[in-house]
Amino acid sequence: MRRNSTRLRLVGALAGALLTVVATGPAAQAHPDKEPPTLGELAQRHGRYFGSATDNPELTDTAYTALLGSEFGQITPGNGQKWYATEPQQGVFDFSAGDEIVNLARANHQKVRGHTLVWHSQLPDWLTGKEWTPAELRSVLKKHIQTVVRHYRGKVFAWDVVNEAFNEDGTYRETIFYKTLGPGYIADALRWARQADPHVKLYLNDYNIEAVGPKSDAYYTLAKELKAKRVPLDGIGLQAHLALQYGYPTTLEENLRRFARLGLDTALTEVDVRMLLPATEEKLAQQADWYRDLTEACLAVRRCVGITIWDYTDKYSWIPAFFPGEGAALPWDEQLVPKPAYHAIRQALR
Ligand code: 9MR
Repeated sequence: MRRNSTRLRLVGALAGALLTVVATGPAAQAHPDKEPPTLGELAQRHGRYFGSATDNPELTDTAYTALLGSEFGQITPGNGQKWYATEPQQGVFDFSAGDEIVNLARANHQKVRGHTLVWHSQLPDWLTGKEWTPAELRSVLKKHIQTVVRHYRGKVFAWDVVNEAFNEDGTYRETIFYKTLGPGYIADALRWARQADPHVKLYLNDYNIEAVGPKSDAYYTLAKELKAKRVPLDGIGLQAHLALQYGYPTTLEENLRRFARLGLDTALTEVDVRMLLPATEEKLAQQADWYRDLTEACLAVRRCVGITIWDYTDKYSWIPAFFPGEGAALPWDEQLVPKPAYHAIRQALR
């Protein structure tokens, strides 16, 4: 992580400096440039990462990128590696959006999670606008996966190979891939990704699988089957798009543990905690508790390897556009000022 004097961790830093001066007197000023550790550094002390998603249009905002580059140990491209972006025409690959983010992260010594290879959403029109035979679609899918994985070999440490494969009740989502190829497309996708990069961690990723329940059970059962068949699967990504009005997933830690017992890593991959607006002090305090609790749950389970928030500031959150009347979901507000949630995460990581 780049040490950047322009970064905006003002509230925490100022409070910390003030406390130090009050507690120890002027002698503490002997090291005026000693900054408090970042979330990324705190997580690293536990052998975990703490990261943020980001998206290409935001990278012109220099106050934003200063914090993005300094506070976090890991980055996920929010859109830049999706199929519509990477293969806009059949067989024509474009890595410019993904590369921009991966290169920035590498310059800042940040790890990158690849997101995502196989998903029913944000597909290019050439793919969705046609009836494919199973043989055709298999070859299209294999080529897509292997070309993208090869391009990022050695540059991303993990891939969300298949994203959001199940419905809420644990049945398979009827995607173009499922309907044309059957459930075996998941094992195939994992095997093709492994051929293209023998070292990258291969994940299945989904939302609403934080608690034990029908949807996370479906992943548990599938993961067990895949493991038994020696299909390469390294981890399960729990997106953790939480909402105050739906309650905290109290079985999160138990859920992380059962995947660990299968020999799998887990990660909280897209965390945000939205609320019905307006945000009140009370709601922000509850949100902070949730961020603290989910951070502690990950730290409690050795195989939970890290946490990624789905961007870090409310300025660039996806929530208001998708859930009108909801928002304030991230640990920094729209002015890039840390919220109670930020301090709660620090506490959990200390
Ligand atoms: O953050 C992404 C947003 O910019 C896109 O408009 C949206 C389109 O569906 O996808 C968002 O990211 C999604 C992620 O790729 C998969 N899990 C759900 C995320 C929020 O929709």
